[in-house]
Amino acid sequence: MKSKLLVAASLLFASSGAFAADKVCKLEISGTDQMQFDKKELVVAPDCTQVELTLKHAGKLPAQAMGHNWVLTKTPDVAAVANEGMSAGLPNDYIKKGETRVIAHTTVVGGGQSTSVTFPTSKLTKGGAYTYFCSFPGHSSVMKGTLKF
Ligand SMILES: [Cu+2]
Repeated sequence: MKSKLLVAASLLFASSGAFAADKVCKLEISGTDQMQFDKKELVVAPDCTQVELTLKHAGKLPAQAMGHNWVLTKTPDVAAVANEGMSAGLPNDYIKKGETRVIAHTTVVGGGQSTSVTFPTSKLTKGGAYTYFCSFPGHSSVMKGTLKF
C-alpha cells in the first residue's frame, strides 16, 4: 500500500515537472483569396520550447484554386524548396517527398479552413535566418515572411 502511494506521488511529480519545463508558444497567421499572408514577420520568444502555429484561410476559394500552407525553412533554402515542391501536388502539400530542408509545415487549406503544426524550437538556432512561405505553385514570391527566434 505504502509503495503504491509512493509510485503515484512520484508519477504526479514527474508529469508536473514536464509541464513546467515545456513552454508552448502559439502563433497565428492567415492567408487570403488575394494571395497574401496578413503578417510579414513572426517572432518566437527566446523561452519557448515548442511553437504551435495556426494558419487560417480567411478567403472563400477552394484549396485547388487558392490553397495555402505555411512552410518554414532556412532563408537560403526557400527558392529550391518552393520550386521542387511545385510538382509534388496538393496531396503532398506541394512539398517534395523526402524533403529534408523543411523545418516545419502545415497542410494546404482552402477558404474557411484552418490547420496547425507544432514543432520544437530545438530545430531552430537563436538569431538564425528563417523564412516562412506558402508552397502552393506561384505563391512563394508574394506569400512569405521572416521568422525570428
Ligand atoms: Cu498560398
